[in-house]
Amino acid sequence: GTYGGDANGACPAPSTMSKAEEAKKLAGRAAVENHVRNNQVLGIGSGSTIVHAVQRIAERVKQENLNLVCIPTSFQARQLILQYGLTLSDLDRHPEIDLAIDGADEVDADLNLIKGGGGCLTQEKIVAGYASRFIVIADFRKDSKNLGDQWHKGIPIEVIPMAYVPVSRAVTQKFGGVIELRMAVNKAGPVVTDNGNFILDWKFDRVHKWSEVNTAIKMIPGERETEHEQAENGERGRHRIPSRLQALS
Ligand code: ABF
Repeated sequence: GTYGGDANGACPAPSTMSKAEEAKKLAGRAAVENHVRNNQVLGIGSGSTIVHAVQRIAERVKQENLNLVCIPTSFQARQLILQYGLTLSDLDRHPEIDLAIDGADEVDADLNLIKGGGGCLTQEKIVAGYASRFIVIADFRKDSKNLGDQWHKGIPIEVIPMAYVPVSRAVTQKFGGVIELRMAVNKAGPVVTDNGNFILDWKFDRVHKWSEVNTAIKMIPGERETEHEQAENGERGRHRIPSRLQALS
């Protein structure tokens, strides 16, 4: 996704906001409204939807004098936390997170997620993994029956650079489909993640048992992380929002 938002101008006025942006805003704010409480350690996800959640967190911190600590999942999230004057911390000081909030690229009927379209997958998965609760904010555009219906760019897999060719081969030999090394916009070279790794986008050509795929991919030497995950004990569409917009959180 495209990452945006700024601390000063906030987001565009509702009248000029696109439907997508409006949906992200409603979903992001609803997640914060319903799940953030005083004295929590929060994991802050990446992407453009999380910007709206962070804005709402910052408002609530001021209005309600909340005492919150924020652990970023990317350089972008770190910058957001700083821009909005929130308390920045890390897993060294706060290895236990109460609530991680993050976006997603797609959510299927079983709450399997494609994440990492924006390239921040490994830290997102680590932070979510050490959180007692994980809230995914996804607007109606991300809602699908089968993974791949909405997000057509494949499942992102972060790899150690020296291993990108054998990892690509291992994934396609086992599960089919096509893999592309994600390139920088100017095509001058590969996208390099916050962790100095590359990203493979795996375009799969059939429906899989995603938990099996996830486990198998994680066993491939050189693979760092893939952001297919399954939200556990998730409830979808809990917060019904007017004007046909729905937050899955
Ligand atoms: C992240 O946010 C990623 O894992 C996912 O790729 C992205 C969604 O971005 P957006 O909110 O811009 O759609 O957490």
